[in-house]
Amino acid sequence: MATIEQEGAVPDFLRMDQTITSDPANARNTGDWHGWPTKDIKPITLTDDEGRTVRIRTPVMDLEGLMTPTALHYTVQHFAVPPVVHASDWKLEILGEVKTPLTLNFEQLRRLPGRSVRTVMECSGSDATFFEYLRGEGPKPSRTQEGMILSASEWTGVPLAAVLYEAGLTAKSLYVRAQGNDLGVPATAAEGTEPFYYDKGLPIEKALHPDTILAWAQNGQLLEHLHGAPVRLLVPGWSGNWSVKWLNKLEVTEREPNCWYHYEFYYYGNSADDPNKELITTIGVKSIITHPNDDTETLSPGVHMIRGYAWSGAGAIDQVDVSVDGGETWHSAHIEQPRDRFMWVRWSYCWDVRQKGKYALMSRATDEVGRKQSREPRYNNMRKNFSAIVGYSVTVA
Ligand SMILES: Nc1nc2c(c(=O)[nH]1)N[C@H]1C(S)=C(S)[C@@H](COP(=O)(O)O)O[C@H]1N2
Ligand SMILES: [Mo]
Repeated sequence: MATIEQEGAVPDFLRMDQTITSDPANARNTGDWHGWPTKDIKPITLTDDEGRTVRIRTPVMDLEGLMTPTALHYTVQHFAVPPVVHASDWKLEILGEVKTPLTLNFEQLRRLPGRSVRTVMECSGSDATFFEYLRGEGPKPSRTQEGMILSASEWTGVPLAAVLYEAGLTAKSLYVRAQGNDLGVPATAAEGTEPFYYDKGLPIEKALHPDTILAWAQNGQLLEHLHGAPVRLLVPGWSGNWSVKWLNKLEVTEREPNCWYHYEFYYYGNSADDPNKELITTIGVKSIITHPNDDTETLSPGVHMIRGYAWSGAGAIDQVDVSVDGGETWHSAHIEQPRDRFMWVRWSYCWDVRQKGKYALMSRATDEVGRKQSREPRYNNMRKNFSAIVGYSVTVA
């Protein structure tokens, strides 16, 4: 039987992680949106010669909530978009270091126990131009104008583990090479490189993680072609490039497969021939401010909400701090529910500002494994996985 909260007690779910000073008269109007479809949010797109959309950048700064509508979810592929394969013609080969090599069709795959995962997906190239900006070598990038290679969806499929157990693992099953149906030669590959299918070799621990799935649906609908239909791999917590689209083959190997995109593209290192190259896997701990969202805002003295998203590939977000003085002092922001393991969280900070002047706003995320977003990016030759703090300056006048 439901019980009524003790009189006067505020239930936990209504509690803010911060004190709200009330001055609603000064609260900033959130725009001229009144529910009538006048504010049509469009993705930033690029089309091919035949007018088909081949590239989407997400207008993260204009969105609300946790799910990116599928039509606004970013897309990245290195080679030309492969021809459409219908679900009824699709086959997945599972071979290599397994007890019984298998071929599954779409219907057979869907007989395995299903699973849905809500996760943020971030491309390793996201925010890359901030590396130059923070070194004073380039202009400040605009996440508002350029959109972002960052989105979040609910994906539905079956755990990769279910398919691997079906084929049977052995002591030599240490990597799973996932191959897509898109064939090409990378623009930066050595002269004479033969065309190959996009592939990535996932270590067995990550392959067997229950949330690593073979997905055929996104946000409640069958996958769209640009997102890897009929079936893609989805590797939550790891950089987007692991989530191989247009999946057609799983090859189980004992040694780490020699995939071109491992040590020629998605790696940490100081140069192309750095002997200590490191594969990029887990995404950083990161927060962004979505409101205000550029350096040109002028606010009146009073109460303003600073808002944004925070996420980490290594664990749930535990803490978000906000600074209004360029990182000198930090204040705890309110983290909104839910806080799913692989999802981003929304956060907000109620800023009561009376003094006119210029303010440098920043946000800083901390995850449950203790990683803290840093001011200094991890510079690397390929400019991958930017996750450092970037803020906005606003004028109060
Ligand atoms: N087959 C294939 N899968 C791929 C890629 C690709 O080029 N080919 N690009 C990867 C990269 S770099 C990213 S960031 C994600 C993007 O997935 P999305 O287009 O559904 O957002 O797909 C990954 N999977
Ligand atoms: Mo990517």
